[in-house]
Amino acid sequence: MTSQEVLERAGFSRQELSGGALPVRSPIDGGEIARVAETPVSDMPAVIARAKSAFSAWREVPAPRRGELVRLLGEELRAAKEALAAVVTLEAGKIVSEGLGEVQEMIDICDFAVGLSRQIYGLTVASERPGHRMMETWHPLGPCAVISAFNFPVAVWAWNAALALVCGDPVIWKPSEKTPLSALAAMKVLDRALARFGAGAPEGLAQIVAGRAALGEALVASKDVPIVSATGSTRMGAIVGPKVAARFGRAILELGGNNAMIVAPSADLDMAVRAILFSAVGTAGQRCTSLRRLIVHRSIRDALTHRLVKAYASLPIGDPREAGTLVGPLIDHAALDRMTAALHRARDEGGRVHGGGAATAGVPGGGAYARPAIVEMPGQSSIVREETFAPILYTLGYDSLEEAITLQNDVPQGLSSCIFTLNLREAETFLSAAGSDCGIANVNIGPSGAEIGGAFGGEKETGGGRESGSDAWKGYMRRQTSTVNFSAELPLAQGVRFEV
Ligand code: UN1
Repeated sequence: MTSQEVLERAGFSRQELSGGALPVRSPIDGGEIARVAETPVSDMPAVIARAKSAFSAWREVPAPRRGELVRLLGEELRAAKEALAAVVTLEAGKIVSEGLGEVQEMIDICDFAVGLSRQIYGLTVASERPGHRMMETWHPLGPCAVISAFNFPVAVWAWNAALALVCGDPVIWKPSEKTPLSALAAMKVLDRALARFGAGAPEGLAQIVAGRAALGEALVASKDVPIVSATGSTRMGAIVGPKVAARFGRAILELGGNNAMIVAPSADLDMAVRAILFSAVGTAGQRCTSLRRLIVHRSIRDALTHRLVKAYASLPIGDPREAGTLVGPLIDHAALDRMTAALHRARDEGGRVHGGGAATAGVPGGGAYARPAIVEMPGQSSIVREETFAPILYTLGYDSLEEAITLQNDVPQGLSSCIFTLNLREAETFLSAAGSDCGIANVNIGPSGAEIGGAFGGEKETGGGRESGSDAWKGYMRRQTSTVNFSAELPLAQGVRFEV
């Protein structure tokens, strides 16, 4: 199928694909696949005003009815799964199975949010005063901006949008300027759900703005956008976070990761190798959860490294649309340059590099295809402590579990982590308060590929936000505490007396 056919199957007209000023390139061969219309920054006040007025209506729609819209979205996503996944593959360069997985993640969060729409529970609290009752009610908070990255061009919006819509909040989406087509295609799916939902969904409930950083800046600056959920680099989050805080908005930040796996002597090495391959080279190392550091017990370090170097040598790198490919392209040539620069630094810092460099054999011309690299490092030097969004896996040795956990935690980021061990004491120590300091800590599973049911996010420079499952929905609502007096007295709390 040509790229034109992929885009037409996802519902794009020729006019939509050629009328605008924002060029979109496919990382598969670097070719331009569309020019989409850019939202002028001068439109942003009107976009925000529409969301604000949609909020006044949507907050009064009962939550289970709001859930019905998300149920319809889940249905439409099921019907559009292959068509939308093909756009993700074309525009973000994911292999077919991962593109489909990304849309499945959207479907899963819709299912979750539909259930949530009937489970927005608050507590009742025992009052210290006779004839009084205390309770908590969760109310909609207001428009929610979603600023998403190229590497999960549709799923991260869905995590936020499915929850926000059920919670009563309109959504304004600013996707990465590298992947506007996936976002526009996802909005077409939502439009079909909205059409089926009929009256009751106000205009401006879900909007998209396509373009560069200035659009995001308008959302970050506006007091009428109480929630800003931003996914991307720590550099971006360091700008967004303080700006949102300065106007007392709520930022949900999901920033860089530097995810590690500890491999203990008792580990099932066959399983560990499979987990390492998926999490280190899957999505060409461009997940925020990608495995970047392997902390291996010295007794097995050489043997494991040998197995990995061998496995890396035969990785199928190439066109992500072809069956059998496991490693597709990096998003662009600048990403490949950053990978090469990181490997140079790693060498300077004493690393022994296996692999790396541009892959040229059997790959489409024009794309930035990288050979995944393994780098044996003498210690956790400065390059290892940085996130390079590319398939580089640094290996480090350790002798005691304490040393391994110290290494695991001694980076600025705190997203995901894991341990491979069959030793209960080691596993539980890793999960304990003195163990991993990350938002995600797994046992005998790699650090990437989380299910939607858990809260997703991490600490330190990862930004502290939580999205997706568990009680992350509370981030999209305001909590109201109410005390109701049904007695004929007016006792004060804490026994205070104030008689007039
Ligand atoms: C991201 O890379 O921004 O856990 C999100 C995972 C995916 C989500 C990654 N479910 O790898």
